[in-house]
Amino acid sequence: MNGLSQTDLPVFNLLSIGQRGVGKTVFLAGSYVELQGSRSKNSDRSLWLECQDSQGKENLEAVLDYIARTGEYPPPTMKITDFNFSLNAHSRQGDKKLCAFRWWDVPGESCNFRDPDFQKMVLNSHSCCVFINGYALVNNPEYLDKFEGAFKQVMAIASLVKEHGLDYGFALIFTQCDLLEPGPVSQLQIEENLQPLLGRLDAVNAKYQRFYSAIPITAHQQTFQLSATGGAAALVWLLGELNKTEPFQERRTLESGLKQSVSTAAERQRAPTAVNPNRHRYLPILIASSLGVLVMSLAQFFLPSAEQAQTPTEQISQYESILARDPNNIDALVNLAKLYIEQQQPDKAMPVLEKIVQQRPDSLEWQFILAQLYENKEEKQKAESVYDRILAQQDNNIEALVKKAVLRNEQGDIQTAKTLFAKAEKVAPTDALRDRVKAISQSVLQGGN
Ligand SMILES: Nc1nc2c(ncn2[C@@H]2O[C@H](COP(=O)(O)OP(=O)(O)OP(=O)(O)O)[C@@H](O)[C@H]2O)c(=O)[nH]1
Ligand SMILES: [Mg+2]
Repeated sequence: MNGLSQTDLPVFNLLSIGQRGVGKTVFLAGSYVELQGSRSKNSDRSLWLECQDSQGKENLEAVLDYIARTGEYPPPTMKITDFNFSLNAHSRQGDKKLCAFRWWDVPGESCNFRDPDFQKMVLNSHSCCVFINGYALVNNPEYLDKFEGAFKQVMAIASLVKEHGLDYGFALIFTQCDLLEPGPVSQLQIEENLQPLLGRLDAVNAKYQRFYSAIPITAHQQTFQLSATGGAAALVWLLGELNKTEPFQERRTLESGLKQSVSTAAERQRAPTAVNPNRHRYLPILIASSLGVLVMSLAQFFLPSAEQAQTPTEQISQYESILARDPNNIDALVNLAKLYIEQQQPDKAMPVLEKIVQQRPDSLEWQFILAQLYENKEEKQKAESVYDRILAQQDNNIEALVKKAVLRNEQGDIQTAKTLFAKAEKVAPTDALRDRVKAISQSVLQGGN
């Protein structure tokens, strides 16, 4: 990559979606501190954030100062606050700015499509952080119901992204993970509890990754500080994905992407060769790509559809009868698997997932879900062979390396477990992730001793 002056920097807008008290503000402050920490570790390559505007800098310092003085987390956010950061890198060749990004710290209740400011943020966004309370997900059986409203927003965006073929990433950030038992079991519990939602994201081919954020406050010589791990990797991933294109092309926001998509479709309709008899019917819809219409298309996901009006049992029998006629219908298989998982019927979900994996061998997410179901059923060998398959496709897949290592360790094959953990550490793209793998490896290997 060429050195860039400040004015050349691509600027990305990151949306955040999360309810009151989930940990959005703490995440922002924690990620800043976490990356700052990796910089001071004197490694050959480190990343850090720099606040670009004085107001944002003041606001961030006020939060960190409050924590240092009181030893308490900051108070709830009262109004939307803007932050402009640059992501900077240090390497042997020197320091450089990689990109800039805008972050809106939003009060929980403003994360709502009816809020005009939030609508603008959604449409101007390039990617999104979705905040999920990891502690509550494991310990509160009602949490998923409470989270459903926020998740519908995610699905609305993800469905539009799919429909219009846009490139838009979702970082799923599990907050407050330091309150969970350390070790892989909590992580697996999070994944298990989230499976119904992941299935829905997979069904629209959403691009997403999971991140486990732990930001406790620790005392340090009469003052207090955030000891953050795991969260900053979410920012690094989203920005890395956005920054991939070289030379830097202008990345589309959700709004410009949708507009481009509808106007291209309109162009196609207008083309003299187009012989679609319905073109006059659709044209006005296609060219009405104003903000209002786009917001309406987001809002339509909140209206109950015919499908939502059906009970899960009715939906299941509907998809079963489709499959009786057309056993390989992938949409029916995906929807049926999701419903079985949501209805806590893993035995029925398993054969459906096996068919999905056969048909979609490239979808790692489905393979992970299947492997997890095998593990839950104590079918460890089958689970391991799924991880082997994933590793044959992607030999650096950290999640598969770690999960296989845990299984090998359970079988007493400690040497292979160690080798797999070592490889996972080696390929971890950030210090935070490496530390996380290390922590898992230590707890698993010690547990085995
Ligand atoms: N132990 C622990 N607690 C956390 C963490 N993140 C957030 N919390 C707790 O969650 C509370 C809310 O965090 P905030 O970051 O203020 O939540 P928010 O999403 O910004 O909430 P609003 O601004 O009210 O919408 C904090 O006061 C902490 O008690 C974490 O990583 N670890
Ligand atoms: Mg806040």
